[in-house]
Amino acid sequence: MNEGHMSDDPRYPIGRFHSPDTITSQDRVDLISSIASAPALLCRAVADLTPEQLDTPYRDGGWTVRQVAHHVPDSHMNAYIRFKLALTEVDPVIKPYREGEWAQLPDTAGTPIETSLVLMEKLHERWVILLRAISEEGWNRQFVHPEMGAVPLERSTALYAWHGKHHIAHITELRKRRGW
Ligand code: NI
Repeated sequence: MNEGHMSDDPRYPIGRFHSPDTITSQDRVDLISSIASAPALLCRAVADLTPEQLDTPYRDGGWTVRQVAHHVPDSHMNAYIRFKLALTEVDPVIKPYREGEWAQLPDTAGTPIETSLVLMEKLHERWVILLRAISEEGWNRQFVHPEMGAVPLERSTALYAWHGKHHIAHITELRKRRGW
């Protein structure tokens, strides 16, 4: 119910993800547009931050801005693979990953965020080409998450449209609070 509204919980600045009951073909167009705009919005969110600001947690005990900026393409690379599996196999079982541990791997601290911004831009370029080409038949497809069960591609599209905004808002809300 609160999706799209600002929330007081710093973990969920745009609210938690709520799976829509129905997704129309126009909704799909809008969700894909959100995914298409995420790389530029992430880029803008981190623009002109100093190394110290990038190493600031977005909330007490939370990921740093740098970890958030690397996490989004990590997550969306997994998502892209899941879409491709679902479009080429029947109900493929996908591989979850430990995002908290991924955020601790040395490439997160060691890679300039500009690299992840370019990765994100190029990844979304391909992902959006794929999403815009999915047929009506294709939108009936799904993958199977070992813990969550069947995930229809429409629901996953809604989730990742939310996911990009969710993490970008972690950064933009931090900047607002700090006056950066
Ligand atoms: Ni995430």
